[in-house]
Amino acid sequence: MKKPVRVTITGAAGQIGYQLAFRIASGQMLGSDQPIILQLLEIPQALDALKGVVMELDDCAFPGLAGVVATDDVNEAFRDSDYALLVGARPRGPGMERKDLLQANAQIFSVQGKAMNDHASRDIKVLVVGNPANTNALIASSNAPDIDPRNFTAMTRLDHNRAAAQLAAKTGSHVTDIRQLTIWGNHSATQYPDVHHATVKGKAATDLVDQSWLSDDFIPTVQQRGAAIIKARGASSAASAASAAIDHMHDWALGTADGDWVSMGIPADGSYGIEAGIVYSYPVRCKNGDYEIVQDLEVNDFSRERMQATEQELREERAAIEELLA
Ligand code: NAX
Repeated sequence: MKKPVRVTITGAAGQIGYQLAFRIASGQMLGSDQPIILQLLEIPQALDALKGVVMELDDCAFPGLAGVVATDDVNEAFRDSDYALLVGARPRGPGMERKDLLQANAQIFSVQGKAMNDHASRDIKVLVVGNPANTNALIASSNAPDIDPRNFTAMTRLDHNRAAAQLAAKTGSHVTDIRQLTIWGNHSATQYPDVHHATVKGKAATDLVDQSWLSDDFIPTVQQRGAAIIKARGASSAASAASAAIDHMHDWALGTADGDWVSMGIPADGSYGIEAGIVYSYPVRCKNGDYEIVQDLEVNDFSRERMQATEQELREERAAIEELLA
């Protein structure tokens, strides 16, 4: 039997956390042969609800669940943690400006970054789901100077999966027929879902769909999918977000499929002209617990313009919280 790994979930009593805890404990993230100790963080007001989550985890009798810590102490939640899914975040309240929202979250993520720096494994893999996810990841990383910034990532996998579902529906195929889609940039409405390198059953996607569908239907549908779910469900995406978070961590830890890649928000390094200083979503391949940006993809003017627009938004988000970067 493998040694258990510690997985921290913040916001564990929230709607995404409620999905994540059970799927991770059942082995869907790291494999059923990997025992898990869950370390669940909540704010004090949600500790009763969290107690209920722990009771249900007990009642599942998962063979791979080696322990559960439920706490409102950030240091305890990150102690020796190997994986962290940072889901808990401050939602936008009435009358709150974008800058207020960025700053409120920056406070949360700087505290959590420091706690990881002081208490977590040096190899911790961090996924930020709580919005604004890319900039929250930047803040957490900048407050954890002893942990490699490459270990701090933001979730654009839900956007990636949404794009695959849309392209599959349009081309009458299944999501498993789709390869090499990319989400560039921010997890926001400026993100750029790109099919220029994608294939459907081995054929170039751009030969199967026309430009007007891409510009007027596909791109806005993927960009606005979160809002469409809220309108339909009366609540934001939760099961699909948790599913994407599991996919992100699974592929990062265990590798991407041959002949394919995934999208992850990672520290920009100058690739594709996106200079360092922001967390930007790129196409990546994962192997042996590490990832590499897919290089040398051709970028046409249509794509370049959109990649730069989403970069610009991330630079503006950074400017709004600059003073909180350590
Ligand atoms: P909920 O409001 O259901 O749950 C959030 C939970 O976090 C609450 O239980 C709250 O008590 C807890 N929390 C708040 N501050 C905390 C702190 N400082 N420490 C620990 N826990 C804290 O929201 P939910 O629907 O689960 O969404 C969570 C976050 O995911 C939101 O920021 C949301 O915008 C974001 N999303 C990100 C997505 C992505 O693709 N990156 C997609 C889905 C989702 O919208």
